Amino acid sequence: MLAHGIAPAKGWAESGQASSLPSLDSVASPDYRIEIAETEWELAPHKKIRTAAYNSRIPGPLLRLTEGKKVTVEIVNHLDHPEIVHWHGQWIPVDADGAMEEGSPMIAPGARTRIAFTPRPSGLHWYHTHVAAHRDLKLGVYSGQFGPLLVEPRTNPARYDQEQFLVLHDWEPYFSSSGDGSQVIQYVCGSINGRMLGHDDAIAVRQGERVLFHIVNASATETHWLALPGHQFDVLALDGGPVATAAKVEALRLGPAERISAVVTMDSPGVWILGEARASFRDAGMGAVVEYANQTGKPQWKAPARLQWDYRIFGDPVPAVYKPDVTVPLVFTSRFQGHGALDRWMINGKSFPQTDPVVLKEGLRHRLVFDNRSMDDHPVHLHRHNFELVSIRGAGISGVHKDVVIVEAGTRVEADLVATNPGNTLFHCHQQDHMDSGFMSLFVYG
Ligand SMILES: [Cu+2]
Repeated sequence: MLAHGIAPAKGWAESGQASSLPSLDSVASPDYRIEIAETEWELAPHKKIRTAAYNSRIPGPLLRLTEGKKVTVEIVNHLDHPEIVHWHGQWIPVDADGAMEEGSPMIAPGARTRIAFTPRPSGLHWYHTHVAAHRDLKLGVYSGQFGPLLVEPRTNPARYDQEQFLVLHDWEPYFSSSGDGSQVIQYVCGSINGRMLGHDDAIAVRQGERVLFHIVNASATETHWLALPGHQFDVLALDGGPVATAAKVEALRLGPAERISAVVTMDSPGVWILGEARASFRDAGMGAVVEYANQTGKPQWKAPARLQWDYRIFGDPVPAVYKPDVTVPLVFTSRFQGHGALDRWMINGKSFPQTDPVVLKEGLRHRLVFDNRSMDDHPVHLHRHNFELVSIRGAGISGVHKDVVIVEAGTRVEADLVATNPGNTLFHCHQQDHMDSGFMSLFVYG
């Protein structure tokens, strides 16, 4: 049984299987259908919310696609505003990518559309709305419009006994004043797979089992730390990309939109909380229960010794040194806009849509220099491509390919982009309030 309300691909029967569709002209049935609609959702018996979601479930259905095998997806928008679905992590054409800033079409209220794409690369990705929210915290990724996407590789060397998908989200956002007077977003509660801690089926495991966890941070703005007391995560892939060195860690850090695939060997029998390592988030609901066979009792929590994260431990033991063809400086700054206002965000001194497009040359290696001169961490994301991390705070790294990287406050990260997917490409901070406030730029091929 798959816990947590995430159906395997065959579960589409319950959620709008494509074969039951009315025929759309003479076009063949799509492989999948996503219905976007307002939904009442029970995070816990005492906590019901209304939000826009995919196929009336949170998270949206697990899409399990095969690398290189073309799929068609029908998307129906039942909301009263235009929507768009972004295929995060996929190297696909602009018309399918789902970012209006690149030129992908939006879906009008009440309209349906079809997209087709050939999934690549393999690994754990996700799909989500790309609509701006600004001050309307019912829109964008503040809503329930997100779901996990697993692209199966043609051959899969990973060895495991069961797979579990964990999708993290924060709910009931509100504006709050930070110490310096500008506004920040906070949340009343959080969930894993759409349920608050203690309100979902436990993840049932047996001693000695290897469980492959596929984790997506679908929060609009929060970075999360996850731990399972008494266990370690053997990290195999970041943002779907296999890492050069599989390394074991006690706690996982995921910025908004980051994904981790990690195996846990179940070697510490008991009933445990797999949860946000920080009590404030765990108490607000971000956790799940892991229950060994023949074990009973109240789920136990024990804090990890420390929360630390270093992408470099997953890199090549001796970092490769690449020579870039082009260097692209990207300086991140913010401007205080007054008490009660969201800060304005800038890349190289300009806010989107005034930001200067970055012109990529096909086939060349571009060194992106993320220079964060602000006091916030930023999970920056590049559409339709990934990049290889080459330095973090001046220390070399190679062998870690990602499409989101957290650039910590006051630090610099460098990443190489080999430009091989022509077309408009959006680059932005994945923190919804930052991208809505100008932290975006278009990369174009020239
Ligand atoms: Cu940001």
